[in-house]
Amino acid sequence: MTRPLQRWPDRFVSRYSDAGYWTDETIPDLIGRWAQSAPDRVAVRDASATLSYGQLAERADAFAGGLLSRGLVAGDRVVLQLPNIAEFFVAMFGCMRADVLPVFCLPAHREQEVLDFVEASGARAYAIAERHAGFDYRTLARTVRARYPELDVFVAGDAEEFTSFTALEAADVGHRHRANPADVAFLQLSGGSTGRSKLIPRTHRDYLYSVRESARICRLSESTVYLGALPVAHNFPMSSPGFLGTFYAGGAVTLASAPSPDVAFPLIERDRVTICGVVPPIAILWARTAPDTPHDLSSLEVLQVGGARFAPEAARRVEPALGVTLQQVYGMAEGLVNYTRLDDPEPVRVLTQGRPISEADELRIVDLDGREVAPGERGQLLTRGPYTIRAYLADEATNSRAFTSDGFYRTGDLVSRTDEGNLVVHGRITDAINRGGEKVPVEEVENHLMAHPAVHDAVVVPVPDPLLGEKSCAVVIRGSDEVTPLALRRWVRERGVASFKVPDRVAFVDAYPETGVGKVSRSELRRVLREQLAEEVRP
Ligand code: J2J
Repeated sequence: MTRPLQRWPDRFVSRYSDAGYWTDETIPDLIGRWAQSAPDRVAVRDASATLSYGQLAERADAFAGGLLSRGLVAGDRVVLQLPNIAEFFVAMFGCMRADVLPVFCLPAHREQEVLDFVEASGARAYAIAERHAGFDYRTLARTVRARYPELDVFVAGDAEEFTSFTALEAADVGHRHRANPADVAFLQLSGGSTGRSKLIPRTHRDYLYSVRESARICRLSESTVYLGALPVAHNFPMSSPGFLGTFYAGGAVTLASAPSPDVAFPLIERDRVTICGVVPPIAILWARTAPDTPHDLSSLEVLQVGGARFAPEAARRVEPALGVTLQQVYGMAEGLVNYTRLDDPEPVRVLTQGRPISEADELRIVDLDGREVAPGERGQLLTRGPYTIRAYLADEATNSRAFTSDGFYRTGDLVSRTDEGNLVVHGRITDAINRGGEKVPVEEVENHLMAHPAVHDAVVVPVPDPLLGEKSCAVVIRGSDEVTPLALRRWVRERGVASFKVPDRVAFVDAYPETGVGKVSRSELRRVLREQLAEEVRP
């Protein structure tokens, strides 16, 4: 498989380059620059280690040289599945210093997803931590390697039969490859699909534009201390402005192994954290816990909340409870990111999801026929711009569904725009469930359920939840055999998928309601069941 591509039509390439949006920088230059000018400045702290910019760049270079010593070449892919530890950055920048493309996988993913990413990306290697949150990733690596015996496995920590990061870095061949800023730098995971995750090829220059502008909008500086509380492989803590924005500004990143107050609050106090990005359920938990915490949170200036709809009632509580400025962030790994600005009036910060990063972001809000709706009305958001992809790493049929013929990405989100130009997200037009920021691809879960011998049919729909916004419910028609909800949930888990995909509830029915359009449209069926369940379980 050749190197994944991402292409904008020529006239857009000139437009974005001439406007100065796209530069000649590559992503690892972010740390390279500070490693030159301020090598001793702290770049990252995790539970056990602190790395300066100089140390991080040095280890990344050694990692790059180690990859080359294993026969990897520029353009190869490596699936990275690392939790929030300093080695995440060593591996990520290390890959990029060898012009090898990381494929970002979440720590929650299991063999189904990892096998899928290895297959779809044509990866040559897989990098993991020995364990995290009670799970041994070497066991997972054995399963993956049973299918792909040629796959090289690198382990941060005790490698057992695999290659440790230490050994890899020691095998440094002493040279690297500088990437072309126009080339794809990595593959990010899509949160927006109903089926299996699609891979998103992002280039150095398009991604860096969004990172630089995000850092400016969020007023990052050398005194920024960013807390990586969500898994940093996710696009939000990576780039909005996330750890990359912090490295761009020359600040420091503190990594938390979990976003819960008991882990995050002591770190905020220890490192005098100034900014952090979380999903709505975590923001709610923080706001509830902060008034009674013994920890000093006074350094925290900005709490960013994004990834899922943040109810205004909850949003209103954040600033008084935490003594911060709330910033709402509505973004997507495909590109477009919207922020409320730090100096927006309170109603904008509480009631809206902000406006785009760039004057070159083109937004259209359209009805079902693709026509623009009247100002203030709801419709699907389509977007095109200097950091929004034009294609997935996918077949043409998938891409022609996801993009219009003139290159707009169909977000699947139902939004409206206020008079001042801020977006409000109302929901989705697709069936994917947003479980507090974790996106559940319903089709994939339905397929796992239907693989059970006692299941005749299964439809997975969201049910309202006061904390997560939405949870998942599987509405199942049994065949002739008996099966319990617990057994079905266990079945899905044992198929080897991320635990956030396991249905929160299972309900048995004898038949599905008539949808009026016959049995053909599963999407219509999901809509009817969703409405029925929402009636039953009002939060
Ligand atoms: C409602 N829905 C939202 C919000 C994302 C920054 C922030 C988030 C993501 C992200 C990201 C929402 N209110 N504030 O990549 O850089 C839903 C939408 C969107 C989908 C994208 C970033 N913020 N969403 O969440 O690729 O449905 O990116 O299309 O994981 O999350 O999911 P994902």
